Amino acid sequence: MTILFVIISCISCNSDNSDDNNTDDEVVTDDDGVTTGDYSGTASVSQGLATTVTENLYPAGQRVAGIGTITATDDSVWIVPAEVNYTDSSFPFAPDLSNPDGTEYASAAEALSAFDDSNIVEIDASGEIITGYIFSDNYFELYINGVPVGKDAIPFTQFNSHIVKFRVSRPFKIAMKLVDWEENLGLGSENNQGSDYYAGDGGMVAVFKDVSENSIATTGSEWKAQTFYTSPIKDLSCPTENGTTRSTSNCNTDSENDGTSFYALHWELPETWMNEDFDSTDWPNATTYTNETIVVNNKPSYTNFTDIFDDPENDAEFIWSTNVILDNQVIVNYTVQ
Ligand SMILES: [Ca+2]
Ligand SMILES: [Ca+2]
Ligand SMILES: [Ca+2]
Ligand SMILES: [Ca+2]
Repeated sequence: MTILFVIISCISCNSDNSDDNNTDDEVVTDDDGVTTGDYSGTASVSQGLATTVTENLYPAGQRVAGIGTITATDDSVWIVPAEVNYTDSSFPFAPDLSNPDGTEYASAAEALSAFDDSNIVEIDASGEIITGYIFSDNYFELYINGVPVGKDAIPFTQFNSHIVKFRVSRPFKIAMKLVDWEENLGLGSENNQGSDYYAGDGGMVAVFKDVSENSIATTGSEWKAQTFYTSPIKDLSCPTENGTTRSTSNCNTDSENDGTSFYALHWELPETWMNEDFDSTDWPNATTYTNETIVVNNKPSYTNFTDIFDDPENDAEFIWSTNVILDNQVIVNYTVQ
């Protein structure tokens, strides 16, 4: 693997007739033969396919939603695409807004009037009831003040959306784990657009309303967002970090015929990321994406609810970290005053 990598590197060097007369960084090779010398960031780096530990969390799904583990060059072990509570029965499933395998409401109003109040999650007994509407590509887990409020019914595809209700006192913190799922575990890719190693994208939009149906929070750049798993990385010299911003804007996202040797970057989640008192003030603000970028116009679980998600008075924007293609596990949060 290492020899092959060096040969490929040299071929590209020789074919480059520029005046790039560099003396090349020292090549650092660890015990697994992964070359990490070009990488200067804070992540743990893995290379190649993860070991599948769960074949498929959701066999009824269109795509296989597996879970894997992979060992990084520093010997740390990571769960990909993310450690989730999908099989934990103490973490409630969010009720359906539109689920092709469950209930598909024709409108938000219909879903709201059909809502079973036994599904209201109580955070504060004396609080007010808040309703949330969520569409996520592909998977979310929602906490309010550290209390699990709802997880996504379909980890990968088809696309679906949810409605949640909870009782809470203001101020309160919305915190979500978001996962852009992958078929090639550890490689951040799926079979799509004619490629076996297509890097799919993420994106999440949410609206929270009070009992009078006034919006009290919509996703936007005032939210915080941080990535914890980024893949595929083809060239370890492309990621950059500036403070807490983990950027891969210099990295190539094109599909390849063979993505098996690509890298992934892993960062440890703070243990208390979901809690009300978790301090994310130094995190980057969320990056917003248009409906066109996320491509939702062909997804009824979104388009049937544009009165909620695209309310001209209070438009909710898709959010993610800085790279909606390469960042695959993202934590977002927002405090409602
Ligand atoms: Ca989903
Ligand atoms: Ca996706
Ligand atoms: Ca919108
Ligand atoms: Ca992705």
